Amino acid sequence: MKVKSFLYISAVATAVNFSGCISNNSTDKTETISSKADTLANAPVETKKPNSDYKPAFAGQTRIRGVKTTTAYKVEKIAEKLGRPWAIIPLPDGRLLITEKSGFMMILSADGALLKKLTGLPKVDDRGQGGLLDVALDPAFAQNRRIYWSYSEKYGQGNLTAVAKGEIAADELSISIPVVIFRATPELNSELHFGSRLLFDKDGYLFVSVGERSISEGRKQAPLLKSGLGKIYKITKEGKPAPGNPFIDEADAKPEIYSYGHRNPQGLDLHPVTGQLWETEFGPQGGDELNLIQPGKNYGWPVITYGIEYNGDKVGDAIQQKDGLEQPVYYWDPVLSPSGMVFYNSDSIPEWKNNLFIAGLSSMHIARLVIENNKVVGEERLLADQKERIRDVAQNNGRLYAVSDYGILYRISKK
Ligand SMILES: [Ca+2]
Repeated sequence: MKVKSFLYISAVATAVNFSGCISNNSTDKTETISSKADTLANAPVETKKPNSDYKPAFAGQTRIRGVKTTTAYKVEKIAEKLGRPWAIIPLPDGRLLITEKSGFMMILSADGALLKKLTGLPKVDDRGQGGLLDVALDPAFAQNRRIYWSYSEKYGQGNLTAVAKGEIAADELSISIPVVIFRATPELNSELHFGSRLLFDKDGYLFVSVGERSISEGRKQAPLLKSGLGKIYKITKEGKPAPGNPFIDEADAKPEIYSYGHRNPQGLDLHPVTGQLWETEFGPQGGDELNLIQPGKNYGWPVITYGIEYNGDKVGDAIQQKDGLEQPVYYWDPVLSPSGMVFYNSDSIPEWKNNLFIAGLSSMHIARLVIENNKVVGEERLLADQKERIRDVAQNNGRLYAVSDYGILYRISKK
């Protein structure tokens, strides 16, 4: 693998960014930066015509005003030809762990040098959107070297999303003793909408997001508590229901379910301050969503959505709001195609602290969202000049990392 390093200077603070409703002196400007997007009013970053004329449920639910990073930062392409990376997470020592869709993992240095290739994982079904998907470190990884990963697996008469765990061998060339701990049943025959993201909470329980497999048989199961499709789960490290799960004592409900009515959720992270679980999911055309996930809630798919079918038809009864079904905090029309996401929790670029960064596939950029009081108050596009399908984002030591479908690894850091 070749490792290249280019430098792109992408952002500088200029007075231009303060155009519009701000009249200030330099003191005010400092306050503006410290209060994040509050006074950085700009036109929305989205200028394309929406797919539908559906009205948002509340002001600011879509096409929020644009913001622009004023801290100077640099974008470096620190590796390429990484195959088809799907997920990237930092290891405790600062190295990077990357999954590759065809079924192996890589360890790279923080500077993008390929150090190790990890094999020995159970076979994946990497047709379509399937393959080796996300990876998460055991909360005690530094002691036990254990990891958890999700993948699409041929199973029974079809395929499904599975979660396995194993240990990184001492030589870091293989995964020892892989064990499947969870399967999102039933299996269907589909190459689409596997999810999935893995995320440990502060108590050591694992959130797992799973898509509804796209085909009509799966779509109609997204609202059903007896089905494993279109769900977010909360499980133990052994794959059992987490204590206190909302449907743990309910008959005819899968006890591992945490929330339901999801389409294809691929972004999960905990807010650094509130600790709440945030999620992004692929909607239909014009209906990608950002959700604040609460236990036991139904997030509406396929009954309510701001999108339409990709053939132009309406989805269901073409309704966007309904009692008992949760509204997204934010939605994108046209779509973002939100894959991985991460909250930035460093002081390195102060105005980014607690902002959400979302990898966009078809949109080919990273969406930076400024969130205050659980509402989106500003949006910016990063890496848009790269024209790369951004698959996942991670952060470590104040740096953002991103991988693209063409195998490029970016590092974004303070200049
Ligand atoms: Ca929804």
